[in-house]
Formats: sequence, C-alpha cells, structure tokens
Amino acid sequence: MAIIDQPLREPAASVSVPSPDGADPRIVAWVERLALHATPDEVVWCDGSQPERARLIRDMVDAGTLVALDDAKRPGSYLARSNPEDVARVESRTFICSEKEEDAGPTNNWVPPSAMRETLHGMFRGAMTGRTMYVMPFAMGPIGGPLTRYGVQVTDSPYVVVSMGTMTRMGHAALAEIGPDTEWVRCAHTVGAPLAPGQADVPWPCNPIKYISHFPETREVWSHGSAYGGNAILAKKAFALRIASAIGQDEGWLAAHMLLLKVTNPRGRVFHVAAAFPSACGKTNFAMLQPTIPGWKVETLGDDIAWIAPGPDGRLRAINPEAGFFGVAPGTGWSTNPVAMDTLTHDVVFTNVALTDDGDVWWEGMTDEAPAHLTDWLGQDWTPDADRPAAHPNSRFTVSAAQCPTISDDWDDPAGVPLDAIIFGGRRATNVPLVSQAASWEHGVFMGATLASERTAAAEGTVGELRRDPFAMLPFCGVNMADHWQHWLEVGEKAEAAGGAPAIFQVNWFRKDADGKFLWPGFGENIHALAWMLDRIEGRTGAVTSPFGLVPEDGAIDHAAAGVSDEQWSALFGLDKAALSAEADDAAAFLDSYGAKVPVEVREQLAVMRGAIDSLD
Ligand code: OXD
Ligand code: MN
Repeated sequence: MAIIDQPLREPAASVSVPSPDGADPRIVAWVERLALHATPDEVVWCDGSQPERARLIRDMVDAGTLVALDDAKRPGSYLARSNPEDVARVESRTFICSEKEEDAGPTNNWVPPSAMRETLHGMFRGAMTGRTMYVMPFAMGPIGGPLTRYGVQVTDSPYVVVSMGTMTRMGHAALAEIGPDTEWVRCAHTVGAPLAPGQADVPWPCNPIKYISHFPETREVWSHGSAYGGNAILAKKAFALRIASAIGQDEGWLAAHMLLLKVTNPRGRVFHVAAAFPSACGKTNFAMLQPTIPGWKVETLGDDIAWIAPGPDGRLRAINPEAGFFGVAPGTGWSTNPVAMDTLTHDVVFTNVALTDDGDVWWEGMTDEAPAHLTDWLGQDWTPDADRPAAHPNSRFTVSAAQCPTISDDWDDPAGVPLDAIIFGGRRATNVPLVSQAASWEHGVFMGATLASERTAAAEGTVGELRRDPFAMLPFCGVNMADHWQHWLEVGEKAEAAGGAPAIFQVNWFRKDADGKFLWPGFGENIHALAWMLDRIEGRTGAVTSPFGLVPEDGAIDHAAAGVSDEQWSALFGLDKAALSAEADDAAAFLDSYGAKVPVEVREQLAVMRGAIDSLD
C-alpha cells in the first residue's frame, strides 16, 4: 500500500532547509513542512557517525542532561535523570487513529484521524522554537535486507537522537536506501517545550500534555510531550510494533513483541526461538540465558521485538529489527544476568538509575547489598534505610546489541533466521503450568490470544493486578487485536502448507506456593524447560495432555537438577478445577470484548480447554 502523503494544512510557503545530497525529495518536503510549522531554530540531518554522537553527548553533559560516569569504572557511559513526571510509556495517551474505529479495536484508544491531525497540528505549531530539529533516517533490520523497513524520525531532543543511534541503524546508510519506490514511516517527535528568546533550558524538557499517535493507514507516528523510551524512540514500540503490525497485516508477515534466541543442543543441532513476554517479565534475562545443563548453548539475537515473515521457501524466518537493547535495569545483576552486566561495562546511557559516590551506577538487584550512600534517580541523597528505591523501577539502560557477549553471529544476517519455536509467557502466581506445548498452531494462537500477566512498573496501572495481554501486544498492536489473531492463523496456515510452522509453547516462570514463594528458580535453570521444548520438536521426549496442551511426562525434566523438590514440581503443574473454570470464564469474557471479530478457531480452542477442565477429577 502506498504511503499517502498527508500535508499539514498550512503549505510550506517558503523555507529553506539544507538537506544531504541524494535525499529522497519526499523526505525533504516533509521535513521542510514540519520545520516551517514547528519553527526550530535550526534543522540538522543526522549522519549516524561516532563524531556526531560524541558532539551531542558533550552538549548534553554541558546542559546537565547527562552526567558523565567515571571513565575508568564505566568508560563512555552516562546517566540521564528524567523529569519525574516522564518515566514510562503512557498507554492512556497512546492513540491508534485508523480511519475506522473497528480497525483499532476495543483495546486501543481511538480518535478519528482528522480530529487527531487537527489536535497535533495545534500541538506541533511552534513546538520546537528555540531548539534544533534533528532529522534521523533509520533502518529497522539490517540495511538492504528483504525484511528491513525504513523510517525517518524528526525530534527536538538530542537524548532521543543518541538513543535512536543505538537502537536503530540510523544515518546516511539508511537514507541512501530510501529511493522513490521505498515506503518509509514518518515519525515526528517533539518534547513540546519551546523556548522563548533568552529562556534557560531544563535538563529534561517535556510537556504534561502527551500524545503518542499512530496513523496505521498512512504509516505515521506523531509524538508530543515525552522524551522517555517508547514514547520518544519512535522506531521501537511505535513503528516496529504498532505501525509494523498494520504493515505486516497488509503484506503477510508478523510484527511480534518477542525476543529471539539461537539455541544449540548437545548434539549440535541449532534452533531459533522467539518468545513473547509482557513488559518486564524477565525478557532480557531469558534473551541472555546461561544454561545450567552442560552441552546446551544459548545465544542472543534480540531482546524485545521480532519480525517474522515467510522466507523464499514459505517457511517462517525472523529478524530482530532493532540494533540495541533498551532494558529495564532493576533486577539485572551479577547473579541474575551476568551477560547483561558484561554488556553494560562501557558505552551505555543509563536513565533514572542511582549514582554511586565514585561515579558509577547502581540499581536494586545489581548487588545483594546496596552501597552505603547513593544519589537516587531524583538526584537526592539516598541511604539503604530510605523507604523508597534508589533507582526508578522502570529505569533503563540503552546499549548496542553488538556489545552483548552472547550475541549470535547471525543476528545481523539480512536474511534472518529460520524459526523453530515460539513461546508465550506471563507472570502468573497461579493456574498456568511451568511449561506446556500447544497441540496445534490454532491452539498456540489461542494461548497467545489469552496470555495474561500481573502488571509491572513498565507502564501505568496497579502493580500486581492481572491483565490479559494477548501476544504481549496489548499496548503495542496497531490493528484490532482480533484481526491480529486472524492474521496469525493465516500466516501459520500458509507456513504449514509450505512444509511446517514453528511449534508453539507456553511458559510461566513465576508460579508461587501457598506462602507466596516462587516455585521455580528461573534464570539459567529455565534451560530445563527450553531443552524439553526443543527435544519435543525432535520427538525425543514425552508429554501428557492437560487443559494447557501437552505437559512433560514424569521424568522428562530432571527437576532435582534445577533444585526443585518433587512437591514443588507437582505444584508447578497443579490443576485446581474451580480456579481453572474461573480462568476459562475470564478468558471467555476477554474474548467477548472483541465481539464478532474473534476467529472461530480461537473460540473453538476455548471450548476444548473447557472440556479438558470439566473432565478433571
Ligand atoms: C519495553 C516494554 O520497554 O515492553 O520493552 O515496555
Ligand atoms: Mn518490550
């Protein structure tokens, strides 16, 4: 589908913005119109080079936006402290502005595109006064690859430029790929904090009025008011998930909120695995898993997003469209994720973590004991007896994927990797077993569609509350979620016809006993579940049926080797008939909220699950 060029209502009467040689005239025209409207003092086209990054960082240190960390302890690394009101994605201010409301669906905030354009027109007018507008051409995926897509983001935040430089392939090389026939996604971002002449700037400019607006049909994102993460790094959640889910629906591929792994078993067979977990469910830890079973090797391809598409033979292949990790810092430590800790030893931008007295960073979970004194994420003195965390629970690191010691050598392969398995996981204290295998692709789509998790700090809402988060995409789906399920069914059907779709599994690392203690150790021991899944693909291990599909037969997993007692092991698969019936009712009510659009196959799978629950003793 061609991108419809949507001019702002005031035509660019006269503005002269220098542009790089060879820049596609459509990009130049779009940038000129925006510049005329948002009235920055200057327009700078980013080349994505190291000197450019160094210059921007120097300016941000001078402006107080970044604190340089100790160069011996954390070379090339910086700390940003955001405005305390701008610390997470704002789902309540995230809009899908499709032409038809039913194309956004009941779980997105919908505003008619014409009304949102009107609003944004007002919000962007003069919004960049006193600031520089940066223009960032970028690629999602390896430059030139068949699955790669392109975008251009403008922003008035140098922090966002540096972040985009890490998270995407940004700069000249991407610009050179955008020719007259290339689709590219327009991403317009402003912090919404114009400066009057002589007005002093603040370290983290932002605006209480936030809009993260998506126009799926015209492939545009417009974001106002925030400089934090997914609100501002528009290549990530906004493009690579919300807009990409609309592009994928039109083009026959899947945008998935999934990490990507390469796993080699002791016999040398290589598997590629994509796994969807709602925000802050230990995705980065799983992406950097250090197996505790000898002979298994896990390498990292991506930690957050996968694009899955049929390859030349019709089988599904996947790429990680990003180039960096924007990971949650708290809970990342030497004992829980040494690979991440090794990744973070240099050239990192941290946001909202605590600062140590010797110029390094700290967050809850980095070490068992907190330092005796810190400067917390708000810039205030902090000691371990304080009744507040030193790092914000959604504090982050932004780091190049190439720095990860377990990065797989094919993570940058333009052709992507063949996909063998897909995993859905949530944070569930009860009901959901440690691991199960879907009986079919349709059953797997049902597992994804009814995925639920207890809320974490990555977004607004009450921490701990259970929410359905289908495909871990609830906040990230740019189309009607039920259409997305239908699309998954169709893509799987085609892959099956071409010789086989990936096997689908569900996991839950977070089940608790009656005293609220986790039953499963997680982290490196998760290899036990992963090994069972991949052995299933090879037909090497047994399974028995359950309401959740197929679960390991007795003895298929050496749980004692994971430090799990027999009692804990059976509790990890415990089936409470009444609780499961309530679970099925809840899933049914959730499906009903999508009305007639719910695919019949998904409803059928719920009926199968109910039948299995009813036949429990
Ligand atoms: C993220 C998220 O930041 O899922 O990756 O919220
Ligand atoms: Mn994510």
